[in-house]
Amino acid sequence: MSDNLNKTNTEYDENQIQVLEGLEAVRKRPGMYIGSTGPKGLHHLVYEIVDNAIDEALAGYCDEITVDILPGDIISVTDNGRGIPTGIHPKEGISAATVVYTILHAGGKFGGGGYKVAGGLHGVGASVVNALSQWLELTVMDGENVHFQRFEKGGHYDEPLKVIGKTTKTGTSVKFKADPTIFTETTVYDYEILLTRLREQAFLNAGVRIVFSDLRDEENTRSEVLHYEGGIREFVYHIHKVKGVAPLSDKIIYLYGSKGDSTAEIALQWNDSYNEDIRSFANNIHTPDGGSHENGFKNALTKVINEYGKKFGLIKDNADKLIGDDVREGLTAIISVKLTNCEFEGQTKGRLGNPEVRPLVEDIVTEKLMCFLEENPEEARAIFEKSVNAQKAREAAKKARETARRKSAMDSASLPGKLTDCYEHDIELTEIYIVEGDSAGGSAKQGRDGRYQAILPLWGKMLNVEKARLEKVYGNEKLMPVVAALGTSIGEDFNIEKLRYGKVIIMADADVDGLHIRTLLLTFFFRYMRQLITNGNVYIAQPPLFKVSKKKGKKEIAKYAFSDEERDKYMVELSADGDKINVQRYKGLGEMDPEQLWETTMNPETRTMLKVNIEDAVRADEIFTVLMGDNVEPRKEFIEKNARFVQQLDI
Ligand code: 1YM
Repeated sequence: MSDNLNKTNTEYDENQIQVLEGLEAVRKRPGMYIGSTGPKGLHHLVYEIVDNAIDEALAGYCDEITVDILPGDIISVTDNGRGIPTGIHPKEGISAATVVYTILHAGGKFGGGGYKVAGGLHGVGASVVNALSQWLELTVMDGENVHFQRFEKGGHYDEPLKVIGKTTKTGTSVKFKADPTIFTETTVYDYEILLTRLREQAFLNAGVRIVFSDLRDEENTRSEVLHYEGGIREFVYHIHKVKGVAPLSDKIIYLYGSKGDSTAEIALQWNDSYNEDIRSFANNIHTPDGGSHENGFKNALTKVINEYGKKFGLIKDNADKLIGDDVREGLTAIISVKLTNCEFEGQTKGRLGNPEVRPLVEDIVTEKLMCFLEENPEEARAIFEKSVNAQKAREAAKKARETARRKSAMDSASLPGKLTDCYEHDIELTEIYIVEGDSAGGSAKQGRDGRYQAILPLWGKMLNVEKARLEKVYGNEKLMPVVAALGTSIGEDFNIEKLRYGKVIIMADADVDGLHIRTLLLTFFFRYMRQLITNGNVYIAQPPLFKVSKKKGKKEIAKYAFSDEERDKYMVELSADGDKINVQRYKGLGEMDPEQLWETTMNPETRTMLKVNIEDAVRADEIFTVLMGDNVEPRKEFIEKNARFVQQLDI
């Protein structure tokens, strides 16, 4: 802190101490400000800075944002807006720009007029990024002067913001290196993750141009211009293209409305798949758990389609009435609301609270969607027919379910034959390992702790859940044993109270087949047992990739490595005495003997597991659609582009 204490004004000194204490608090508990210090938190730093530039674009002063990943995983973000104000802040006695970068929650407080609509997970700003950076450089151009300030080790600075040159341009530029002493796991950015989020922001803020480049490897640079005049309409188009599904009609329906300072816009289109994909946002922040905007939308949608049916004599009595699931089958929709004051609810703040948003969205959809249907009879007919088909399928599924129930296949009294159950019943203690392959299943059975670990090996052909509706899931030989073993049933019948194990652990090889099975199971849970995921019951086991060992007399010393880096580290460690070492690469779980499997992957004391969250599941769902869909091109493209898709699923 001493760097900042050589100033003359005592009031100023006190300010500085307070400032650094504020930033120090961020460094002590980074998780509170950015969620985690893992890859998610690391990427979050970029979003925080970009969000400020997007705010400037939304205020109408900036139309281009450049984001670069530079060698050494340095991030550079530049906009051509007004530039952060550089004048002396009346209260703090230092430049406003310095205040923005050194005082917690300073952003927007003295911007005056308008409201901030961009915003990260916790609404924290530039000062948090500064606090968590090894160094950060801020450059502001105000059309006359170039101002510059450098911060080090979490916000410390020797010199105030100062003029370093002349310019006729305006804008703000920020360069920073995440602090590796905070982000101990990694400070390496994933291009695809940043691309996905930047693209999403470009869709949500029509007209903003984001130029994103990865310049880390001179020989392999990548660059993408993200600029969508059509906004969320293009988002829907993009989702359908990536998934490789065919839209029901060429038209993407767009609904917009406002009340006071609040606005809502919705883009929607149906496709030939059976899945709904509704993504909602409030002030550009994703709300994966829905909330008032999503409820308003769903409610009005069901109402409008039914009213349309009645009006045109397609629905004659109440028995023909369509329910929400019917009208949303094969629907992709983006809902984006912008409000002066968002209230986020739920444990992960993933749900929009504001009750006034529900009638706002409801009214827009009711009025404008009905207009669309009346003006576009061909489209209206296709949508209605699709809903009626879904309704028929639902009724068929109900029959199938009843038959299945009669056969008591769903009943936990008839547990699947391949299940090796545990003895305990307390779900605080119990876990089930869902294991791909019989040989791995064998090792798992022998290696497990039978008191509280159950093993279910999977077998049989994979079902293409993307193409199938629920009724097929009920007959599927791969998934039914999972449903029966978990005890919860699925879909409408799902009941978390009946869950038989507290942890549901997917254990599959780290190869393509393993990824398939992981993706299948996650997608299945996401679609038919979503609460398992939101409740935090689903895990992915992490078997080691290598065994590094050496002989010491008759004894073997072995270390298990979960990455190439770890393998290299152990190779150095074990060969320190000049001993000959042996490196074995595990191609499959089946290669491990029961003790090894227990020690490395199943022993609660020593194992590492990944807890699956809803975002992982959304991602699995997308990957699944591409992998399983009919469309060969996107699948090929996906596989080529995502050779590293193990990581995609794991983040
Ligand atoms: C690369 C990141 O931060 N751009 C940016 C930030 C601000 C402004 C313009 C700005 C805002 C306002 C007035 C206002 C910020 N200013 C402040 C504060 N890009 C990036 N571009 N003039 C300029 O909100 O009224 C916080 S962010 F508080 F100083 F006004």
